[in-house]
Amino acid sequence: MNSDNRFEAFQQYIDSEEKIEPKDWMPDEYRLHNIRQISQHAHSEVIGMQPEGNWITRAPSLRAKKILLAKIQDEGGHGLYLYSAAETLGITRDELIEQLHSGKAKYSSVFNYPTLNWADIGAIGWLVDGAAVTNQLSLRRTSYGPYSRAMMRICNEESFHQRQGYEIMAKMATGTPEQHAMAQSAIDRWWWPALMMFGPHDNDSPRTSNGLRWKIKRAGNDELRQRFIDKTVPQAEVIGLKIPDPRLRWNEETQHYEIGPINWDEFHRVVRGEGPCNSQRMAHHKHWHAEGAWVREAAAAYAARHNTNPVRV
Ligand code: FAQ
Repeated sequence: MNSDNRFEAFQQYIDSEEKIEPKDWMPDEYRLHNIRQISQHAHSEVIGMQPEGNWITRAPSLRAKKILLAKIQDEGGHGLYLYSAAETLGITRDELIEQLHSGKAKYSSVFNYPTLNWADIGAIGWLVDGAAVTNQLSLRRTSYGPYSRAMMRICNEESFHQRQGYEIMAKMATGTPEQHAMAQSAIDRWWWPALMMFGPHDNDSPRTSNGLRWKIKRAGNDELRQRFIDKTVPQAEVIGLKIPDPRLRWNEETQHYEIGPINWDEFHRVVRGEGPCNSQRMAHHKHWHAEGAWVREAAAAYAARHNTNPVRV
């Protein structure tokens, strides 16, 4: 098969909804696009543990603490599935972490905002996991097999996270006036960053066209953002919280909510590393990665001695 035919056959295979598996031939651009997206997704899951980790020692009850611990552990597990999926594309875990530490690889902008009160833990579950799962439900149908299979497991857990976050918000929003104010403050601060998680508008999104052509992405950024808005606004109404957007309105004709403009300057600033917590998040990751070196060395030594695959740490 000449090279043109290989590209054509590859595209036809994708168009017929077949999954690409690690040992299949794939164009380099497809491989690199997947490494970039899957690894950024993995980094987001792992860095995303930090804002919530901030509240483990201050959870208001034993029940709340157990749920939070389990949720954060889930996020770490999601990172591990995703790193493993990225590794099947011929990149090592060390290289992936190096790309994160050097700033070459991104992670979701939303994790560069601080968690100031307990309601922020509710807002992360409800809005951040809610936005994440809206995207990830579509990614279950992504064309790269290992990524798609990781998404199936992750979505089940993220849906549960979304509900536990909503439960916290519902309790606080219908509690004392002080608790209601904390819940409103949390939605005021997390609403717009959650909308930014979906990425720039489609006409400003350089990766979307290849992402859709290769069925790595199954929907554009704007379509997914709209799905999230349409399901979340009524949920806010039910618990008596106000969406912090004076231009929000229901459009009877399109049967969708319309929102005011998103502050893309803020988005780009945060992605460039100038958000409120970027340097803290990276310093924390680098510090604990270095502290864990002995664990990785011990696992590799154990694997070498027992002639098994290295334990993933
Ligand atoms: N933050 O052309 P596009 C979670 C970058 S998981 C930072 O639209 P694409 C679980 C983008 O990478 C949340 N950077 O790119 C959890 C690209 O830069 P590059 C993470 C962003 O890939 C919950 C450039 O802008 N989910 O939350 C962002 O087609 C609670 C141009 O953008 C995923 O990663 C952003 N928000 O679409 C954990 C899902 N948006 O790479 C703990 C998988 C865009 O060229 C607690 N990823 N950029 O240098 C995706 O679906 C896509 O990669 C998008 C971006 C939709 C994020």
